[in-house]
Amino acid sequence: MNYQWQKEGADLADDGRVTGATTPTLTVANASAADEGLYRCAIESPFGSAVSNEVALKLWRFIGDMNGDEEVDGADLVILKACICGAGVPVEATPQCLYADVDHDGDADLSDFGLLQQCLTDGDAPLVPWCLE
Ligand SMILES: [Ca+2]
Ligand SMILES: [Ca+2]
Repeated sequence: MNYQWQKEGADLADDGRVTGATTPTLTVANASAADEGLYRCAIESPFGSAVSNEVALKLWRFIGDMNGDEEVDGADLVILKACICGAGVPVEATPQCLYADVDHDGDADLSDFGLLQQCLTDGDAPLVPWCLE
């Protein structure tokens, strides 16, 4: 069988940090925000081919930290605003909006916006404990 891991639909190749791109197990060492996205595995055999479900790679970060700079501020609000599609619209449809679903109910809407506002890290203000994912 042939395996080919893909990120956002594009084939991955081993590059020292990414290993196992053509094996059943993909490893991403020292993952950074650039590695975030949707991954899947395409499998070919003499009997046919199949593609796995996509799985989202998300790194730990503050709730609402859309751009991964370890602060929750106006720049994150701008990104969230662009990602709000409304109730019932899955955020997986827009990979760069994976962090827009602050309340983890599957979509990005006004309730997420309200939660993000509570998690704003304004200067030296202490972070609300539940804002750590
Ligand atoms: Ca941020
Ligand atoms: Ca949500």
